[in-house]
Amino acid sequence: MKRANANMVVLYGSQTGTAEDYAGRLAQEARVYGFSAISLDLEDIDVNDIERLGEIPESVAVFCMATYGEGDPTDNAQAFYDYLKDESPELSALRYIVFGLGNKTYEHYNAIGRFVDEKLAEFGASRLFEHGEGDDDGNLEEDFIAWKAKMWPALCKKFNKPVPENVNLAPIRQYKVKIHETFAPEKVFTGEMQKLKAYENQRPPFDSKNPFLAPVRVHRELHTGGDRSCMHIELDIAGSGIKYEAGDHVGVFATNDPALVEELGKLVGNVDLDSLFSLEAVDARSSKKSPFPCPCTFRTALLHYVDILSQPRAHLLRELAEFASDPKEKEFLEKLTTEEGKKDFQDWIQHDQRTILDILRDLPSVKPPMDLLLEFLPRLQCRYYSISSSPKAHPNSVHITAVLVKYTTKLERDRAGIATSWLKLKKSEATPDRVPIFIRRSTFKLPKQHTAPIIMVGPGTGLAPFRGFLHDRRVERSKPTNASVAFGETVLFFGCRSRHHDYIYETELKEMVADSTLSEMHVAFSRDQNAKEYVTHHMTANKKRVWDLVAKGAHIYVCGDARNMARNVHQILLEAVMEGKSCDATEAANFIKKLQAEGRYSQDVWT
Ligand code: FAD
Ligand code: 2AM
Repeated sequence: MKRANANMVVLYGSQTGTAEDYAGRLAQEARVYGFSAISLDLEDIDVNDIERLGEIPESVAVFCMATYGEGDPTDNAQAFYDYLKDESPELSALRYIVFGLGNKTYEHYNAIGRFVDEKLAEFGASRLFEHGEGDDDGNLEEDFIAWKAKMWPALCKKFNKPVPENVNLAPIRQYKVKIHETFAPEKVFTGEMQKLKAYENQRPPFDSKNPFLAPVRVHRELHTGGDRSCMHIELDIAGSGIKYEAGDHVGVFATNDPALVEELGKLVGNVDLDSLFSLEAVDARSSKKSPFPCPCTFRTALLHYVDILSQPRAHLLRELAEFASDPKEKEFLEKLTTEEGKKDFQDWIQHDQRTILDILRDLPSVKPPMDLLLEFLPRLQCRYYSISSSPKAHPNSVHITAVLVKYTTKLERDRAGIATSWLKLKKSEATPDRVPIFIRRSTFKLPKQHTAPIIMVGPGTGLAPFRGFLHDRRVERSKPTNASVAFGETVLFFGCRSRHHDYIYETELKEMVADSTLSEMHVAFSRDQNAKEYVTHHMTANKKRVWDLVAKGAHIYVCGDARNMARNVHQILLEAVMEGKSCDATEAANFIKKLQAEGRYSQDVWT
């Protein structure tokens, strides 16, 4: 900051690039309000330097913090999170503001923004403006705009600066494009996450920046009927040095559909997808020099680095309007980003699930430069899968159980999930296809004591980690050293639509019951009869049993749909505790909180 002559730093914890984009925008807007700001990736700083921010007169640190998964920090904010969690820094010289990005679908809404805001205050730092929160299940962009519209004037007042009037805060480009006529081929990225040629020269250790290309050894269909598909995929990790435990997640880097990439190139018009280019930060002081590995071709960037099927955010629409040659289309796009166009935005973008492809198809006069799209589209994320194997049974492979995402949008357009449709095409032939993967540790783990009972609730692909748990328990039970151990009851609640179509791993589960690895299995078929039958119904019918096991020290695990199932299961647990303990809802809720804190009630859920 001293070198850059900056008095404001905007630090971001970002996973898909949204918090990063917001941080960049705040840093740019700062100039308008009389501050000199730089934006920095939290991963690129020495967290201890935060204690020294007071050395810069009239300085302020703004934190744009995304919450990821189950109230977790983003990967790039992990060290900062640990610093606040485990250390007790003296931060009385720090002045700060926090904006959190979250999603209300999840229980731990905006947990990280709140955590950072509270911890900084606890360590003596001065909060200059109340922390803001954006909800990605609603309209994140709007929340952000509304918050910063109040934040900037308040901040100016704090520093006795004049508050500028009628400012135009339209986002400004943070990267500029450079087209390369030629470039040494060995210096061109072809889809690597960070290190050039990392896929040609595979070197451990493997992680999210350096994924392992795992050969596909088994690829089979688990559904036995119906029109959906669920894949069982076994990925070979022999010789990679990769270690995992049952309950961990595997991250998969997929590629966008080449036909859609080709179409996007045509829709933009006049672009050679094989041109070589780089996106370079306009502000040379910014820690991020390019949004993704460059130089590469437009095709590589579209295939590997950006999500071309996400719903564009309002600020991209505003940019697109600049490139509409038809005044009506321009006006329409501009309106979508205004207050009075809110309803149109909800209908036309959110309800109709329009992607950038749909927008360019439906507004043919809009011809944005490709580099603009590449800057504004979110970064293509790895997809996580709950590993469905145990290393005790399969030390050399990681198993995935994934349902193919395929649906028709409100516009009657067929759409396929990026990762699952890509995985669907993988082959396990003599020269097998390879999948870039890494392991992410989770806290979803079997109890250390084999004697502890376990209750597993996992409808659909929520069964995945429990297959790993069962394989694990089966191996442990067969060990001579465990011959005298009385293994705790192992109870599974599984649910699917139909006994005949999607009862995945049926044979294996029945074998687990036959050899007593599973002591009880309750299966709910939701669509085999008129009335829906869910795992929750089976749990309700077995409330007393559930309570007895909990009272005996059982660990409860819930995996699968975060939206309804996990919440409904939680409610039934609450009832089971109320009835079992003869207590009121508050006491039962506290009891369940205690179970969570002790690691005896864990969720592995996704939307
Ligand atoms: P995407 O391209 O990401 O598309 C999915 C999006 O499409 C949805 O978010 C939704 O917006 C939209 N969509 C999907 N269906 C419809 C519909 N019917 N109507 C309208 N819109 C729709 N998945 C598994 O199958 N097995 C697992 O074991 C598993 N484990 C997971 C563990 C964790 C920790 C997490 C976070 C997720 C897990 N998932 C699992 C989900 C997985 O990561 C992917 O999200 C999923 O496979 C879809 O990825 P995709 O790229 O194919 O779809
Ligand atoms: P449905 O699709 O017929 O409604 C796996 O997705 C299984 O979970 C399906 O049988 C699905 O039923 C069921 N399911 C849907 N919502 C649920 C909920 N709230 N609780 C438990 N199971 C649910």
